[in-house]
Amino acid sequence: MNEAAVCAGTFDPITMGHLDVIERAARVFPRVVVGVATNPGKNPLFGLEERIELVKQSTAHLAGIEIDSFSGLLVDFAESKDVKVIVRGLRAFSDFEYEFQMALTNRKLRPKLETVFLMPKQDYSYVSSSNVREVAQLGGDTSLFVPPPVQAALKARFSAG
Ligand code: COD
Repeated sequence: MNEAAVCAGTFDPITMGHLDVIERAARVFPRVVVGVATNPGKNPLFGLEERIELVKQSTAHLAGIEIDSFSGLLVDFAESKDVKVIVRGLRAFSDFEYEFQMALTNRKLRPKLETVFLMPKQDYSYVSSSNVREVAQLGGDTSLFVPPPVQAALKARFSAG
């Protein structure tokens, strides 16, 4: 088993589902690099620095975690971090096609880079950043879906304006 893995995402914002996958990865790999994609095309609710800070605060209890941003190809980011495994979370069958295409594309680009899929705890398998943003925007309670620092950030964001 390689000693390091990358967990990449937009993390807009990080949810309990993301965190569950990062925690599982940290149990398998002594070094886990969390790559926060700049993804300007997705027009994120939280800016890059805020998303990084929320990932940092939400993973503070874990050992072996590094957090960095990236804007190019994931395979280049993995290579720059000397990582040979990409960890992805699989929520449901609906994730499969997108993940399958991404894993095979990445394999074509870098044949030695493996993608490993981890399934989250069932309680979090339906959670998505977009649902969380909508619940928060409409004044709902997000405490079941996101770590406490994210809950506070969402509250501040939607009560401010
Ligand atoms: N339970 C389990 N896993 C979850 C959950 C949940 N509730 N929610 C999300 N996840 C997983 C996702 O399946 C994914 O593995 C990860 O967490 C991140 O999710 P998101 O939604 O924050 O981020 P994505 O999937 O939009 O991020 C996509 C990337 C930024 C990684 C991707 O677009 C990318 O690699 N971009 C770089 C450009 C590139 O290399 N393109 C070529 C590849 S095709």
